[in-house]
Amino acid sequence: MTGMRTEAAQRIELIFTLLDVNGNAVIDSNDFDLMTDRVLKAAAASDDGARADIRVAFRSYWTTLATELDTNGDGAITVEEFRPFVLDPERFGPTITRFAQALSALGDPDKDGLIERPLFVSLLTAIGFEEANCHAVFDAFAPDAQDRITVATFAAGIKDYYAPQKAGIPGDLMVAAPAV
Ligand SMILES: [Ca+2]
Ligand SMILES: [Ca+2]
Repeated sequence: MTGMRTEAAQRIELIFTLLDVNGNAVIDSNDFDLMTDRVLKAAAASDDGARADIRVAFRSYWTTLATELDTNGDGAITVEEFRPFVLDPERFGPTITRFAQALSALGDPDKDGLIERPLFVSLLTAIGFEEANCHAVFDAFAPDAQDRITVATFAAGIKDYYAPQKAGIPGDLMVAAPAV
């Protein structure tokens, strides 16, 4: 049984839409450059090492897509070409793990292991998620009394977001239509 849960398919279609930063219905190298710049702007408080890590992680994400999934070799990934990226965690898990670690680390520039809500929301709205949904996801991660979550919680949540068999997870709240 290697099918994808409906919730996972919705999460993946959303991430595809967000990664298509220039809106031409395919993902290509330029989209990743634009996305990296956006996220680095939101991560102004992070040190050079953490900023370099997210650059490498985004570049690795793109290189993996281009080398493994660009079946017709045109330098662009369609949504159909993108789906196996999440359907095959054995094959793509390391890329997703590296990305999850680099992104979650940007949430913790002072390196105390904790992420405050405003930076969490800034990073994820920079990627393109709806602000109200970012707050809902943060709440679902069960923040402490000072409204913080752990870096490990965020990293695990990112990996779950890409997991084809997971449903009923905080990441599903990203897919919800924004409240009016
Ligand atoms: Ca594009
Ligand atoms: Ca911190």
